[in-house]
Amino acid sequence: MPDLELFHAAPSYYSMVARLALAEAGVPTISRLLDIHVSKQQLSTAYRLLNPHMTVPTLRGPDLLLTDSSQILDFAAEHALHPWADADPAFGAGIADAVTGHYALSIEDLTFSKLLNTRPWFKTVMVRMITGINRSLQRDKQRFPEQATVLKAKEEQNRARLAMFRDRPASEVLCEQRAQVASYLASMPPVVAGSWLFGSRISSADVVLAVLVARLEMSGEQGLLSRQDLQQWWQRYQQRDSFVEADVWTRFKRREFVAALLQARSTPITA
Ligand SMILES: N[C@@H](CCC(=O)N[C@@H](CS)C(=O)NCC(=O)O)C(=O)O
Repeated sequence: MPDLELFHAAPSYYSMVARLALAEAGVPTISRLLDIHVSKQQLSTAYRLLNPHMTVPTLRGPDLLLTDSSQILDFAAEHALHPWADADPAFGAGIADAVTGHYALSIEDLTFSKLLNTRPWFKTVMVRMITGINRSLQRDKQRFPEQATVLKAKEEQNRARLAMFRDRPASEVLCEQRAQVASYLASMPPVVAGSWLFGSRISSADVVLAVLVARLEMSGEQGLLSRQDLQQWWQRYQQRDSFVEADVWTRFKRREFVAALLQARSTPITA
């Protein structure tokens, strides 16, 4: 396999999906850490040329550019050293449904509504930050008219974020998100003891569910995982080498967060 670079951020949910998928598949990558929180390297002109959505993760190879975690998940499933359950036609439709259902959830709404619900003062910080980003996107639109479409899309996404977090009570958003996650978890197939979601082999559905449950734990929402079979599945999943290798966060790691920001300063970003 030629050299693949993974542009990602340590605490980022969708970066964790990519990291776990690639670790499960046994696909090695060169880590390119980005700071998406303080210096916001995802908004830089160079990164924008690489990933017009201005998000992490991005996987780049000599003849490859994947700019969304779902594409990286598919890539991992196709290139897995030991075939995943995805390769079994008997499970294809069930796995696809579970993955689609996962991407229909809004992890950002869940994470931030929980944060704002427990720390209401964070709302002012967040509103100031998003408003500042939109000002800088508007300036960039003047400087780089050829990139106006992607810049405008990001601006609109930020306006939707403001409408969600500034204009709606966090408790209401959190309530909705809890209901959606609960219904998603209820839709998972029953897990036979000692197996994974779709039999004896790991699948794309296991990967996204593991990252989702890790985020529930990090947000103090692990109570949503009420099914015993899924709780046992989760205990076993955390023992997997790939889970450790992928550095999937189940709690906020302050020291690692700062270290990753410092490391990101020397990440070469070239389109
Ligand atoms: N659909 C995208 C979503 C990626 C995404 O939203 N990533 C977040 C981090 S978890 C991000 O880059 N946020 C920075 C921003 O929106 O400016 C994917 O699955 O890769």
